[in-house]
Amino acid sequence: MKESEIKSLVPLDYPPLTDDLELAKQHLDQYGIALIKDVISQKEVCDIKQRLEEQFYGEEKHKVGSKVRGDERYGVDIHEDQKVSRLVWNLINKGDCFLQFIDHPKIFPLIQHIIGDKVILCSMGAHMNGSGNEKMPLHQDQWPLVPHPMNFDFMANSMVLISDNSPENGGTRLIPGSHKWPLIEYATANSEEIQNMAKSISAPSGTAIVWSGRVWHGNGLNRSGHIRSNISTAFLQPWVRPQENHQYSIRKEVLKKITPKQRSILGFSSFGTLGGHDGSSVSPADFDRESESIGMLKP
Ligand SMILES: O=C(O)CCC(=O)C(=O)O
Repeated sequence: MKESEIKSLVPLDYPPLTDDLELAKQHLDQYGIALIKDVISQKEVCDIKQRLEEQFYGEEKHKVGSKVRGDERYGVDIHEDQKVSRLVWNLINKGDCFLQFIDHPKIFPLIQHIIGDKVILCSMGAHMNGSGNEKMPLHQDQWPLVPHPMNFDFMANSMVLISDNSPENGGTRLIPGSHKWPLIEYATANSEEIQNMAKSISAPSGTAIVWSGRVWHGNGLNRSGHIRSNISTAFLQPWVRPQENHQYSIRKEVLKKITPKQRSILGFSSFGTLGGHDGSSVSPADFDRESESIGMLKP
């Protein structure tokens, strides 16, 4: 991309916080981003923060899960001691407090506004960025999921802020308006000019950031001395393969707790002729492979 073309890519400011669903939909159209006020109460923020911290140190103790510094995708060598952040994956299995985010009434209609009514969950995880982290490359969430770029939204993401986010603690950096940019290369998006357009958000805990899968964004630098935690719940149009294979990763005791609607969003559902069984597009939420899958038969 020529320098003059990069100059034509102008970022917008962040939209204001709102709790008005219709206004939030307008923000999504205009900015590719909406900031929703108080999607959870401060009591819920406190309880979730405690659960996440236990999980962070539990995964640390048991040497499981994913530890990062942030800049792994640049291919740099990183010593274990420098991996100050954790991605706590698949929160569905890690506490009842997270199940609400599968179909949260203040978030889910906005996801449907971006990608359509029929939606499946891509993954749910906590981005717990430690102080001393580094920047990841700017990216579009839907960019690497298909063999070639597509200029329509088939993915939408939400982040519920469990910490107040600010430039000091590495608030998520997004480029409002970038969902309408022409397709650009990864290297171009990570040029200095475009990196400078991605500013850390300032917003209080309890806020949800909802964004189109085409918005360029990344993490911010946390130098606050404390962990910054945001819960990302990402969704897809149902023809795309999700990041987490919920059909085999969800624990049995958790499956018993979720509603039929949530099961369907987790991928226990069919879409047209896709995702059924035995050639049938009907995939009951309670499908039992032992009794319903047709095996070898004889007359
Ligand atoms: O942690 C953040 O603020 C952003 C994380 C992110 O964009 C990602 O992991 O894809």
